[in-house]
Amino acid sequence: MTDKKPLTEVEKVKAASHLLRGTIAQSFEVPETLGIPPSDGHLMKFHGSYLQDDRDLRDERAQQKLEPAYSFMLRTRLPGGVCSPTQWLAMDAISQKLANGTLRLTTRQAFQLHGILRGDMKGVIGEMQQVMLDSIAACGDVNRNVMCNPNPVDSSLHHEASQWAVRLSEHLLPKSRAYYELWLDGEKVSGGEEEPLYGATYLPRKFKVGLAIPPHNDVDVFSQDLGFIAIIEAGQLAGFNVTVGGGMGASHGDPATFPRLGDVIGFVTPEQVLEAAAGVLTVQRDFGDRTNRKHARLKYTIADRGIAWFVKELEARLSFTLGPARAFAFDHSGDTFGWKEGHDGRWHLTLHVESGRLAGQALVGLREIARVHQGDFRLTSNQNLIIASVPAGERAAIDSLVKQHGLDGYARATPLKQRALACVAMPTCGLAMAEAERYLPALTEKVEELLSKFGLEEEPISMRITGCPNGCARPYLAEIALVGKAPGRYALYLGGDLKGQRLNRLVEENVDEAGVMATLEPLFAAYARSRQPQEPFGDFFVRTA
Ligand code: SRM
Ligand code: SF4
Repeated sequence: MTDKKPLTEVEKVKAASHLLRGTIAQSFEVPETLGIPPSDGHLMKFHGSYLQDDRDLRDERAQQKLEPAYSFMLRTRLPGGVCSPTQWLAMDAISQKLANGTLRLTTRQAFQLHGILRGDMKGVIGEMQQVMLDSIAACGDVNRNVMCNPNPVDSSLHHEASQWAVRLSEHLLPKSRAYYELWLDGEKVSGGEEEPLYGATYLPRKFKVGLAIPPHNDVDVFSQDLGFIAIIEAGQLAGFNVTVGGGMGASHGDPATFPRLGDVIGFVTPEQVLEAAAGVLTVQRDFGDRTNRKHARLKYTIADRGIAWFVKELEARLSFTLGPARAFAFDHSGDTFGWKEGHDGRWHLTLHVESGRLAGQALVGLREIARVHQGDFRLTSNQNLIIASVPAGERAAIDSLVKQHGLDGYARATPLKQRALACVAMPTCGLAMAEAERYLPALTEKVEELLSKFGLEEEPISMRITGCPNGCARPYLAEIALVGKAPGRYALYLGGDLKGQRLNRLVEENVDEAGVMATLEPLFAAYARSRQPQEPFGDFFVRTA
């Protein structure tokens, strides 16, 4: 039984950390290194940051007997991906001054900064605080950034749903004052501090919440530990269906780890959302496996104990019973690009950002836009960006800046390119086994070439690539997915759908680019020849393979 096994090292670090302080303050002062010890590295995640090293330089520096080229990644908390122009300008300025000069829009609608030197961490967090941004719980064994469809076009209900994302984020936030004490010169707390929701050892593992507003499943709600599917009835937000137990992460060749789609377990009214979320979180807090981090997510608790057990345990903690799940239908999980007029007469422009990475001229252009923009910015779960709430009279000015700085690539990108996602991988991610973000442009070009050979270049095929099986670009939901195995080699998965409701399956365990193309070519040929009207590629694959 799992409870006889010893707790993981991370559990011990959390327990001894005095609510996430550890020895971070001292470690940041050690002059002989730019790094920090592993125990403080675990705790830094709860403050939104990872110690990384430049993997392109790793071997060279080892040969020269130098320590790795350490720097930190920092992730913001940004519920629903909404930020103001002032916040945009601040993140941009911080990235120019104190990080590597790029901004990364993540698959969970947050910003990531890379290349922060240890001595600059306080400066970064301090400058973020001045514009009301923080990185609390952006990583670590806690609830992460809460996702929500950021599209303000369709109805005022989108705003209402996105407010629930903000409330959930606040409700599930750790209460420790360590972040303020360490980074913002907050007063030291002498005692009596508590984590009423989490307890002193927080969760066994990360925990993710996302809200979807049908028919859009951009947040890939079934990949979330806890999902809420908005139910709109008679033009009102009646409440949400609740999903539990989704997750992507796996390890190559280890059948005990697997991606899993969440189960729909019932319906809650808006007033019941926060209580339901805390209930799900505490079941996982109390029953998640703290002896094996590869088996510690909610999906394994549910897979091991069964969904009926889970619902019973959850309802025992709630002041209400879940209602029966209500009807819903998703039609896609991607973004739609270009200008759209919103229900309120304002205009919204969705730009394509390849792999979510903004650098150089693109950042200059967005800086210019942020200086004149009167609405807000919205980061999408597909690593794209919406310039939202533009008054009709301001559209032309924004448009001219977009064109002037080459931000209008969305208009020329093929549907394949528009939909493609890539995780960060090399050179910053310590877990990457192969390239992802840096390889995506070449990969899409190759696949586009192949598609055009069969007249398929306008097909909205979803392709995702990650540098390892952890699944940061949610690859197991794509129609075509490459999952890194070794430099230049990938596992190939096929057969997801366009709605985020079906997992794909492993087709090739270990192939290079030529192997990927050799597998895809006959499939594309057959798809062009014998697909049914409107049949997406993933559906065709599943029907015929
Ligand atoms: Fe992730 C670990 C990047 C979304 C599953 N993820 C990492 C780390 C921190 C590597 C590490 O642990 O050393 C990566 C940092 C790379 C770098 O250099 O920046 C990393 N994950 C990312 C981002 C930036 C990918 C992106 O291209 O956007 C995403 C940040 C989201 C955010 O703003 O919070 C990101 N990660 C995801 C997602 C997608 C999602 O949440 O919707 C997943 C799959 C869903 C899930 O959690 O099941 C995901 N990341 C993982 C895992 C596997 C977890 C598991 O259950 O096995 C790891 C590894 C781990 O936790 O041990 C991981
Ligand atoms: Fe790193 Fe793997 Fe996540 Fe890509 S999928 S960012 S390689 S952990």
